[in-house]
Amino acid sequence: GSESAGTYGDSDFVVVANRLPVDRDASDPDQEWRTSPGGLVTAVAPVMKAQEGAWIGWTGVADVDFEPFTIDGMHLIPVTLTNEDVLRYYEGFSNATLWPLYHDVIAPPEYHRTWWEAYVRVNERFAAKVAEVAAESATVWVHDYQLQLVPQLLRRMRPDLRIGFFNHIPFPPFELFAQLPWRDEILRGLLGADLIGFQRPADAANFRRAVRGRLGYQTKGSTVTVPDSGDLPGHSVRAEAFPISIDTPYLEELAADPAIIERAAQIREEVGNPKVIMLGVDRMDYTKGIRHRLKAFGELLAEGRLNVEDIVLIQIATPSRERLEQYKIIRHDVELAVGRINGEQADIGSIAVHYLHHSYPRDEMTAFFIAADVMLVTALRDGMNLVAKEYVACRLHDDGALVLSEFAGAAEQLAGAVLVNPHDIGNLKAGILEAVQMDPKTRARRMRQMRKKVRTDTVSAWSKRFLSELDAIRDSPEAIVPE
Ligand code: GDG
Repeated sequence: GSESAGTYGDSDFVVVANRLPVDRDASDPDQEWRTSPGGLVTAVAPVMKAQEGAWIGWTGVADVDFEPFTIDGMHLIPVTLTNEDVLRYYEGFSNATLWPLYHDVIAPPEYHRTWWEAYVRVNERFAAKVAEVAAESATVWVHDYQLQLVPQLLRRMRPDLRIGFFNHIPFPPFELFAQLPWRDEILRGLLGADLIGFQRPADAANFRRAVRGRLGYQTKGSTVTVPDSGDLPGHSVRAEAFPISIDTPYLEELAADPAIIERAAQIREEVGNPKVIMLGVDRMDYTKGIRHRLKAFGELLAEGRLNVEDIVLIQIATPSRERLEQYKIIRHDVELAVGRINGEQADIGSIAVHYLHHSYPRDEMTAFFIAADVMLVTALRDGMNLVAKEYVACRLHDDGALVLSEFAGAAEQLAGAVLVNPHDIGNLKAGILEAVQMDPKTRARRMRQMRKKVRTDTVSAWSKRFLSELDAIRDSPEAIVPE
């Protein structure tokens, strides 16, 4: 629409995500913003910096309006959430409805109409902000399950835009997705995009099956044909897998830093210089299988198959979504299990589980990865799991072993891992023992293979592939929307 061109914004590339890639220390009187951790940020920040685009998202502070600002070369545009939005849209619909539903109902999802209304309202607010800042024919990349209505809302307001959507978490099997009272609205919301990316081919297939089953649209290969509707012309949408990865060159650089290597040696000393250090790094979330991991480790110690003098488990569990009931429960269960294992198996001077419920700077995290002989990633369901890839990237000497859940997207990518079913405690114990006892030659062969994978498939390769496919779709003649 050239008549409204005067009101278009300046940004040719816009990333939209629930959160801006910054955080603020509540206890810091200067209230300085700093770059925040998390899967999405780790993945997209390098891309944003290279593109000089705008990032639209929430600051994490409720009920306060912030002006746009620039940090680390990223132009950030805050969207305001009220306290009620945080309770209903974010903690409610996003994290107590969609998150458990999309992760195989490991915890029971809750369906509340007031939460849905807030989800719609906040998605509209995000879409309106994008429509305001995006230049004519700009590329917009919408991220994750909190914003599934944005593509369609945006297409309606700004048909000139090229819209991509990436889902960071799994897309559930149709029989589970079908529980959602607003399943059709969610599908239509996503189908406003030109390209929808998922972590695994199975997630994309689940989505296309839901589209066929609920909306009756035709799909051919990865392409969905969306017919004309009252107010929108028909178009085609591609739904396919784009497995996310990590900033491998950056992690390799950290892993080669003498100060960080020295810190890794210091950590080993501080935990009593055991023969084997095992490590877990997760957000404190019921999807990550932390309880199952502890159960397996505790039984191996109790049965004398592992000896507390030879081995320690360092479990870093970063605080997450702490006001939600299911997250209070998982924290309680994990802390009970850690206390029980240490109470029964540890001794003065030889702790079995070092449990750390804080977040750490990236340098310190890297030192933990270097110190760990065995990495435990035992998620019950995980879109990808970047931690598994980060551990591999840090093993510059091709040593160390990775125990990896077959229910993490990363399992399809890291063929050298010891794959386990974390629901099967016997299998999990066998996997842990296999990793602990694996001979150095086998470790080296398997790690070399995995390192090759994360060196080729980096996060920048991932975003380049997504964005170039998005470009190609809108440029192909059959995708041009008739006037
Ligand atoms: C979602 C999906 C998907 C964690 N604690 C600290 C810290 N981290 C970093 C890790 C890693 C990231 O946060 C976590 O990413 P994951 O992939 O492991 O898991 P989710 O947070 O659940 O991420 C997931 C991801 O999105 C990307 O698409 O892979 O499946 O669930 O980078 O290292 N970083 C620092 N301190 C910490 O204490 N610095």
